[in-house]
Amino acid sequence: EAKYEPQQIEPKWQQSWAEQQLDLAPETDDRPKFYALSMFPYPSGNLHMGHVRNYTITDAIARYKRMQGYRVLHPIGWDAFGLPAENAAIDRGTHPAAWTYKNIEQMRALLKQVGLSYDWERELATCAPDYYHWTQWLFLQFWDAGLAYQKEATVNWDPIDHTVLANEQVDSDGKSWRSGAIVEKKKLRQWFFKITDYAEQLLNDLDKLTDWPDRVKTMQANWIGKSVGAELTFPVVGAAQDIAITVFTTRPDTVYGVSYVVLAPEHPLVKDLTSNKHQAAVEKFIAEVAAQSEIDRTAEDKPKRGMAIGAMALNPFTGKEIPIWIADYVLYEYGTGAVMGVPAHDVRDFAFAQQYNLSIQTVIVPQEQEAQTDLAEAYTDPGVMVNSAEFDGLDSPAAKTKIIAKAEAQGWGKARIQYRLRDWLISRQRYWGCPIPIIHCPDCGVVPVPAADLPVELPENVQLSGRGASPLTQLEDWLQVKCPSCGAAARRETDTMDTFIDSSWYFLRFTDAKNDKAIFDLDKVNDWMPVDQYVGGVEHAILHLLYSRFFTKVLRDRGLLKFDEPFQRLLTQGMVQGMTYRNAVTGKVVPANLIDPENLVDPETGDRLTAGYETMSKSKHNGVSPVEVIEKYGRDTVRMFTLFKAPPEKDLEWDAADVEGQSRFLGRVWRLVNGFTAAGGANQATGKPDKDLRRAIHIAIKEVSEDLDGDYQLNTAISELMKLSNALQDSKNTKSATYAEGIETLLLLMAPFAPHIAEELWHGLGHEQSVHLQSWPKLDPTALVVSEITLVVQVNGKVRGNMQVPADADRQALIEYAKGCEAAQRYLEGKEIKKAIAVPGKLVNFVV
Ligand code: ANZ
Ligand code: ZN
Repeated sequence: EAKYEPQQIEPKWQQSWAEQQLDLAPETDDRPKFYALSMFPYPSGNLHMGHVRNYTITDAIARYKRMQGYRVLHPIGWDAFGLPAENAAIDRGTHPAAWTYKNIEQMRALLKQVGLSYDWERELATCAPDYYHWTQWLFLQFWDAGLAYQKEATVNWDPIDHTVLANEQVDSDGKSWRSGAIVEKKKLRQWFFKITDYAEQLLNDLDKLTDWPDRVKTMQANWIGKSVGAELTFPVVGAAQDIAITVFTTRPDTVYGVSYVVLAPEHPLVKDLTSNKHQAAVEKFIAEVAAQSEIDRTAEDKPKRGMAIGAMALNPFTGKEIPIWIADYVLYEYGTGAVMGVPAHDVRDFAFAQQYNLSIQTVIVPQEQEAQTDLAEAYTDPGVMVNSAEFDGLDSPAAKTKIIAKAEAQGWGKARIQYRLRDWLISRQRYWGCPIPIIHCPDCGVVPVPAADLPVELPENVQLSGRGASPLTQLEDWLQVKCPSCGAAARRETDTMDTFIDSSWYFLRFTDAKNDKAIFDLDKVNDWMPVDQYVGGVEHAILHLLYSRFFTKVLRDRGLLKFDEPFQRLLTQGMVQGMTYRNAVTGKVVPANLIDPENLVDPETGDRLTAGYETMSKSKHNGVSPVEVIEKYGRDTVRMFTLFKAPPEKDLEWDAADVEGQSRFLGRVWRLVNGFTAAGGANQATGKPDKDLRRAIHIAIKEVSEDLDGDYQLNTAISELMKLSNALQDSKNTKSATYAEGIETLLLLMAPFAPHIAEELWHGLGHEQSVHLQSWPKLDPTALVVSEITLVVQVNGKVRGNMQVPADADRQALIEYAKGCEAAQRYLEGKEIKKAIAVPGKLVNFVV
């Protein structure tokens, strides 16, 4: 009998599937559709375990859905523009395109090894002109819709990579997500997409996403950051003209407790209002604040700094004059860039007032009581209004509405909703990205490139000398064009687009990836979309997923799409973790291959080592190479292990012993099925049916299906496969038709998880057609019924006998059966039954 040698069978079947074109997405037919998608990779050239896990999860789902009778779209492509290609190219003296395409070749070959059922005919790369042609076309759509605009903006400037970063690309400690440099502030003319127009929809429609993890929805909601409040106006005292400071507040109910008004240092009024005496100090302060990161400026635990500028404002509600200050904790970009300071009820204002000896006036108390005079901390909860004129005694939430009404009536302000979300800064001063299809004409100004002239090709003849300005700014041949509108000599836009734009619509293109006349056929995109199951890392919870939702809504409003959410169901898979060794003293990682597992000490210093699971990464030297594991154990074992070791959304600890375990399990299945085949297979299945085995088979069908239909508990689905395999192994009845059914069912249920071995063994049984073209096994509910149970009969709590009874007998019936039991009758004879207690499925007890 042949040994289980995955390397002998796996490449063979992969080739056969490719020849049969098993995985191509069919054109529309009357089957329901299913679109399964993993977040497409950046082509770094290297395939890591995190990729393998993500793609295997989606693949198992796609294969299951095919067997269930869906027509399935399961594509893959490359998120191929971006800085790493440019930087790598600079370091190695190659061209970003060459580097990128070489990596794509490598990764494609690796992916093909894993046995993923992709429709390779739809493969796309965002850096290819036939893709970015349509990225540019989309830019024009946004332009037409008034959603693309230019503005001078203070931007996050990465001084190492010489580029602008989106807020999302700045870490919480104010460093660039990529280069790690401290991000600086710089004023530049930039392109934006007006995502703020969609803030309310993006927030509200989160409710439609019932099959998304709550965690992701919360992160998006926080990112959008809706605040409901008011704009209130504080006139400047003694100003020549009517100058007033407008603040944004979420707490108009605290307006009687305002001690000061505070402007962001960048606020344009600061210049006009600063008195001569304060001039020098204010200028110095503004320069200092400009150097701080936004995070530092707003952190609750950092000391706040500020100063009065020598002017006063009037609180229209109290008629009192209050000083005007500037402070670092007020941001120019948020709200109106000005705040009313209410130390008694705001944590930051409280700290600020204490530090600078500003008055603290309580206007809300927990219950109806006298206002405290010396607060220990700000009181930020709702409560009862005090010291607030006609609003005294009201609940503060009610007072909020009334105060806004008064402000509107008096012309002192109005209700306002504010979102934390800002417009999306999409321009990058980089080469390796999609050119923005715009021409700057001295006469006409900004002119979009006509759609017929697309794509604006990214010129290839560039020299990337080092990190710095984009080479596009020096390519005169390319830069100089005629204005499409008036024909005058004009210049091309040299900025390229943020790569998050490329990935905000790739899932649409897969529905019609080869279309060279249009971005996609409308029927096709509306047939396949939305994506039924999207699988990817939680690190994309905000940016990629929010931008994709935004694009979808814009294109819906342009009449291109008939749905408003792109991803029906989202699964964020956990990380793959590897055993990581660290020096217990210094915390430094020590690569596993330098360590003697019997003696956990740092070979360099002799210090003790700690061992623990951490997310696999190059820098931690704790990764496991998918290629090596495949070479050692085969694709099916790697797939089974990654699916079995943890539920998809949880972190997975890589454990060589468990990989072995899966390999052994597949070996057992191999021997089990081959043993059956050798003994004659289904042809010799002449024996009588086996009820218990049949129940085990159908329990497996039920459980595996439920695991796959529900929350994709792929790990427990595999446990069910193991149970069925054990039941078959334990069966004495190997000649029964039931046993034959069991063997076939096991292979069918295994096919989505371990597609190669399932196929090989399936053919071994004599089938001509691929196991992956078979229908998912049908559950026979009657097979699940346990027909008889053993009923224990007791008299006064003592066991007196037992008997076989129908499993579905009710309490009364059980008592009747028990009375008829021979042993019971002996003990009951001549006695009066006082009570009979039946425990269904177990026993009947007679009290006499
Ligand atoms: C007075 C007040 C009293 C406030 C009180 C809070 C509590 P969210 O919820 O995040 O929108 N604020 C407004 N604009 C600001 C800016 N540009 N920089 C820094 N802080 C700003 O926060 C809104 C609150 O943050 C506003 O409500 C304002 O302080 C402050 F007991 O106004 B509040
Ligand atoms: Zn012109």
